Amino acid sequence: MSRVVTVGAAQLGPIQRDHTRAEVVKRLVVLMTEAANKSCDLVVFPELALTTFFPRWFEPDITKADHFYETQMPSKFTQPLFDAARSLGLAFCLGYAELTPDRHRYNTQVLVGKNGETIAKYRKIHVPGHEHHEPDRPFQHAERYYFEPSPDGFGVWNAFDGRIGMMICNDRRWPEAYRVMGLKGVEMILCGYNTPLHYAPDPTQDRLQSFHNSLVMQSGAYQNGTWVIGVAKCGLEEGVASLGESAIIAPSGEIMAQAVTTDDELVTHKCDLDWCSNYKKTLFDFDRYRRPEMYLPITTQRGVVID
Ligand code: ING
Repeated sequence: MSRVVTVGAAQLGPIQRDHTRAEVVKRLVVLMTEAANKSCDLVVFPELALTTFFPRWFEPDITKADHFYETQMPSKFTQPLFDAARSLGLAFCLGYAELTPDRHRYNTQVLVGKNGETIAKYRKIHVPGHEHHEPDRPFQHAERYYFEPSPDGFGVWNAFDGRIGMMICNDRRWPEAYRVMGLKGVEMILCGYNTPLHYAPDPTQDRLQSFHNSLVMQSGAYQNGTWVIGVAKCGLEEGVASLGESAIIAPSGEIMAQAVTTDDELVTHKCDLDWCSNYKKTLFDFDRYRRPEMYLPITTQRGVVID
């Protein structure tokens, strides 16, 4: 009996600054209902799925940005998502900004089971962008001001009769992210993202955003024999155009389903977790073929060393 997880990649169109949490949660519940009607087991929402992508503005008094963060999960605003999970028998993965009781700020993703109970929480490890206001940019990408890097590391959890991992946005560009989870036996990686089409440090990359997005997730899937579910918040959000193309990617590296709009759009696919072993037991049999003694610079160095 193969282990099939029917996944809904629940892409979100723009969330504008004045959209309330209640309005956003209503959109999320609509997507969950659509997913349940399509017999999904799991719905994956984007990064920072409850608010506009607020790191595009630099607020010198960071406490004035506190309202973009969740201090509880669930709260009265997000409880409807947990209720919907239970009533629809549908698990979900949600990205949000986390403000802890001791005032640490993380870019966080939570995995909630079909019973509405939290299975796991992941905090973004690779935090891109900049720490200080850069007024010359057409818009800020000040994630390193608003979020601390995770102190927790990558995790892989037992769920849906398989091994489920999580990463967030910029994490998907780093092969180490996939490989650490691959070494923990991951069979499906859930990844939300917000990716502006314009990359101020090097605008020559703008025309390649779609290619780079698919490249990194397809490579990571294939090289680790895992499904990758990439889900965008996209469209024109507060004047900034962001990439859509949410996708469900197989362990072969093939894109099995992909969004075609830059709005709220559910993309579904029946993901057979047993497909992973086709790669994990052959080409990417890590225990047979890897040479970690040759990879030491990967864990002992941060940047380039010319020796
Ligand atoms: N966003 C981006 C990402 O890695 C970025 C950072 C923006 C990269 C624009 C390239 C171009 O997709 C987040 N939120 O990490």
